[in-house]
Amino acid sequence: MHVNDSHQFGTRAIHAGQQPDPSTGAIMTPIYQTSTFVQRSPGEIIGEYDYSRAANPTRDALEANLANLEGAKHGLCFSSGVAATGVVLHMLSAGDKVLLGDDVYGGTNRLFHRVFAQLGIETVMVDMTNLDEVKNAVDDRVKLIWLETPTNPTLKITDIEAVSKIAKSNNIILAVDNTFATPYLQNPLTLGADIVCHSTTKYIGGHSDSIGGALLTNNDEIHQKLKFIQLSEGAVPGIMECFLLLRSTKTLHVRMQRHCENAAKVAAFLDNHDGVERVIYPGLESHPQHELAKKQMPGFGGMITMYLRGGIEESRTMLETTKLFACAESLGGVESLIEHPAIMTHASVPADQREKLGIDDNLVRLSVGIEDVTDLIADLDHAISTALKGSKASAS
Ligand code: P1T
Repeated sequence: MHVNDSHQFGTRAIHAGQQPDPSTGAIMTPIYQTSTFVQRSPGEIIGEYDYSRAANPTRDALEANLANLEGAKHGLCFSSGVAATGVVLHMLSAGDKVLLGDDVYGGTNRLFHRVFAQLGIETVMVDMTNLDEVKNAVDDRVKLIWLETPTNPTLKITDIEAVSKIAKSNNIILAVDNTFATPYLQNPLTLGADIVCHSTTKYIGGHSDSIGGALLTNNDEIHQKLKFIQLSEGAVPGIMECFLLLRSTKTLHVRMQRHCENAAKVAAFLDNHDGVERVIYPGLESHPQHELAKKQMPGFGGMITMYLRGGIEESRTMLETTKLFACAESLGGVESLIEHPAIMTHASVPADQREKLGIDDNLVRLSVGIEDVTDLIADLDHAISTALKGSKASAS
């Protein structure tokens, strides 16, 4: 199956990187569940492969598929999203500085501040929606800018093109964690980023059955460095995981369309709900960067963040009451999830940082799945009224 750049996303999602198996004609890429490859004579390999940490045909197909979807020349896959993030950080040296978006996944925050800080890499947190703040934070030691857009969990939107100009003019690598948007809604490389990172655990996998990460780039030199670190550190995905992800990307466009449709309806419902103080969704006109979101993304994704009219107890009851929204960390699966960032995904972020970002006790994050949206809305409605029944918040 030959795909080229003129093919649309859905066609590339299904075919890119994958050919019928030359030996059998199998249309699906085989699971080459092998650690090693026999050599004809020492050093004389039979095909392209010698050892699966270095490369494996199933992983190659996935890396090519994801690279194609992000409009990248090169793709590399890893055992998790944080493993992929760590590989980018390992390109730096002691004494280097990183500008990190102030609102990022808690595990990303922890990796920068508690692991790489010990290796002498300094992290400065910056509100990436404020371009003056970004410019003012740049100095000679800054070698990397790392941002998420939309951010986790407050869904702030950053102008990737504007930040990429600042990065380029200062010779700084710009890496964008595109996990929330997915390549279907945003291609940071075309907006000037140097590296795109994904937790493939989320929308790319889409079925909550694998942990993985990916890095995509158009820059040959960066790719060579990342590939060398991938080989040397070995945080590569299992072969079965690669197969599962190849299967998942075939439906990424269809799933994302439904995630976006459902989330827009759920956000509108919550926005009109008396029990909800505030809804953050990039598709709502009330979102502070709604215009930028419209310009940068053709759809607004499946994540919603809301402030319940109440406190920790009401939030806890809401999370205990939903039946379809499962109370769990993670996001991006076909099934809906609900979580409490302050207690769960962002518990490792220091309390003062959480407070500054508004990651409060009444902040609840929803990953809107692709179930029937009427059922999802009924589930939330029931949980919110149960949570607020008899609470001080509803009495006032
Ligand atoms: O879990 P892992 O595959 O290692 O991915 C880490 C990661 C990276 N980037 C973003 C934007 C993420 O949201 C995550 C993981 N996030 C969750 C588990 C969560 O519930 O937010």
